[in-house]
Amino acid sequence: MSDDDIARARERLRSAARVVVFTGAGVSAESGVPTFRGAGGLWREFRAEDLATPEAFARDPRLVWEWYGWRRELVARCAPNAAHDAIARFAASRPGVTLVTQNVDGLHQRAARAAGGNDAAVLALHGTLFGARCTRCGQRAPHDTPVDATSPDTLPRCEACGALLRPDVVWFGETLDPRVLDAAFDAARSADVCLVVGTSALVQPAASVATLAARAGATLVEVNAEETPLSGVAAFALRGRAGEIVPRLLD
Ligand code: BV8
Ligand code: ZN
Repeated sequence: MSDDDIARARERLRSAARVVVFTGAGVSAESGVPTFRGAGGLWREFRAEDLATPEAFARDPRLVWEWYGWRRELVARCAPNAAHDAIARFAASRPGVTLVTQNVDGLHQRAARAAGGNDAAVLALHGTLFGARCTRCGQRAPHDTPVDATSPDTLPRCEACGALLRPDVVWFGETLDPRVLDAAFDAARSADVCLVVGTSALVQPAASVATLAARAGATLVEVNAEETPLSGVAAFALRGRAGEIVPRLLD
């Protein structure tokens, strides 16, 4: 990755009318949030894919809530990093920028608020750690209070119908909110440039945001510490840490 690559990618991003920024866990790594496939991707002996499923919740809701409680407390101690902030400033500084994230940590939304941007405009494909919805009536509500997961009887309950609440995230095997997914795909299809930051691009349908954009003729700019399935289709595959490279691309 040369300075010239950065300069040319930067020019592409600045001259583009419509930009989609698509992020994964790698954009939050420098904030201290464990990624899924990185070293921190394990909680105790469990893989994320084992706990982030409706089957795991049905089997042991206490264990799954304990995991989400642990992630909430961890994320609550983290702050947006230079990559989140540069993306937020870029989105707040001009029209035509759509931010699509797989992350449920809320750090993009916090950076958007700090940059005077619109945090509600962040398309969070997989939901949020800081929300819950009822397993019976489906009522959704912000939920960021500490979770008492000591026993099934202490788990959070729905104010409306008393049924068990679950984290307001999309689990493996569950479909995404079609309004959010369609908005992301529409932005991808009409993008001039798609900036992909910190994703292994292995989880579907999220990863299709980048391939749809490329197929529609967008220039793909990838920032990742490692090679990914997208590196081969990227016009600029910038290898390194998001916190260092993204501000150089967008500020
Ligand atoms: C669905 C919320 C209908 C919960 C998450 C087609 C083919 C194969 C499989 C499927 C398919 N279609 C559907 C599936 C099944 C499945 C799937 O994709 N499985 C994968 C594992 C193969 N998809 C689903 O189940 C989806 N639902 O499709 O419903 C259906 C159902 C069944 C069958 C057919 C259709 C729902 C998926 C959503 C699951 N929920 N999260 C929670 O968080 O608890 S997914 C979760 O994992 C994240 O949100 C994210 O999407 C993914 C992790 O990926 P990344 O974010 O990219 O993180 P990762 O650790 O992998 O990579 C980090 C990257 O950053 C690395 O590349 C690293 O190099 C880089 N990096 C690290 N540090 C830095 C850095 N880069 C730059 N700077 C740094 N400092
Ligand atoms: Zn309810």
